[in-house]
Amino acid sequence: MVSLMSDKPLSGKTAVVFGVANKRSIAWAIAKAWADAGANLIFNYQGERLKDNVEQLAATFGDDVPLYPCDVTSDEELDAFFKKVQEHTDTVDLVLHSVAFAPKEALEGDFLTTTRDAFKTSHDISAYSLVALAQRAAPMMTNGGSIVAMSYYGAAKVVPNYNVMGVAKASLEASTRYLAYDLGPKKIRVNCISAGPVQTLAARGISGFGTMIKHYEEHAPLQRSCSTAELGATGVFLASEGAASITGQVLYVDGGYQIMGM
Ligand code: NAD
Ligand code: IMJ
Repeated sequence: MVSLMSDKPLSGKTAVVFGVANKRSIAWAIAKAWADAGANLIFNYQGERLKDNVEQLAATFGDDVPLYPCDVTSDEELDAFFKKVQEHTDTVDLVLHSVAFAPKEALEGDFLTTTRDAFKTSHDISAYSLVALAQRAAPMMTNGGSIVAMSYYGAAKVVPNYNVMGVAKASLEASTRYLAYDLGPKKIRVNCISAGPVQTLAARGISGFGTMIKHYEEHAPLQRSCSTAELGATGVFLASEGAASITGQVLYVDGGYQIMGM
């Protein structure tokens, strides 16, 4: 019998974590929670600019936590990253996708003015990259496993200024369902966490972020958005046996905001 409750529900598991930029990153919160639950981690970093940050953070788990560069727009870098992963382990159990980007100009003003280029870039980095990761991780997930991606309510409803990112998140959520169907027979589950607004690099500089947090305090059933620690705990749940029959889902971790009609 596999126990559903344990101090270290992820002990012996190997996790690949994409999307740590700094200590505020949602990926860092989920990485910490996975490590606390007993998982061994392997990190990407987007480019030399972020290497030091990720190196320092990863070092909190020990001297030899692997990290390798990978920009998700490059098939060559993705292949090289997973080749490095294979030098550390034969099997991967968990994958975190916590990556998104759209050109700044596309995240203000009218969605109507979205350029072909901004549409392509945002979908490539924020949605296709999940497919690209799954292609390379799945052959190593020989004991089954769990793939978790981060989404936002702007995928389902119009959130002013989220614009093309909302369309890319809709693609990410649909990709999650199709991947869940393809990978189900291999006992690989694929889910999204749809987080309420949290103050990270990707949220900084958005005009009206404070107003948005206040909006959640006024309208969400729990009268707030979510903390990164709570996202970490949900990440552990989705990675664990407790979620063994959950796949293709979008789990809202947003103080209940998403259930409201007014
Ligand atoms: P963050 O800026 O810390 O993380 C975004 C990450 O994307 C960074 O680590 C960055 O390096 C990475 N990235 C961007 N382009 C890349 C590329 N070409 N190749 C590889 N990596 C690339 O911000 P965050 O808020 O932690 O965002 C993480 C995820 O959470 C994103 O998918 C975001 O859409 C989602 N999310 C954020 C919020 C929020 O309010 N902050 C809410 C819901 C969902
Ligand atoms: C981002 C833009 C507009 C509205 C927004 C957000 N709302 C929220 C976010 C309402 C919650 C944060 N979020 C959920 C994201 O997914 C952010 C993605 C993002 C952020 C930036 C900022 C810097 C940049 N490009 C970006 N690309 C994606 O140049």
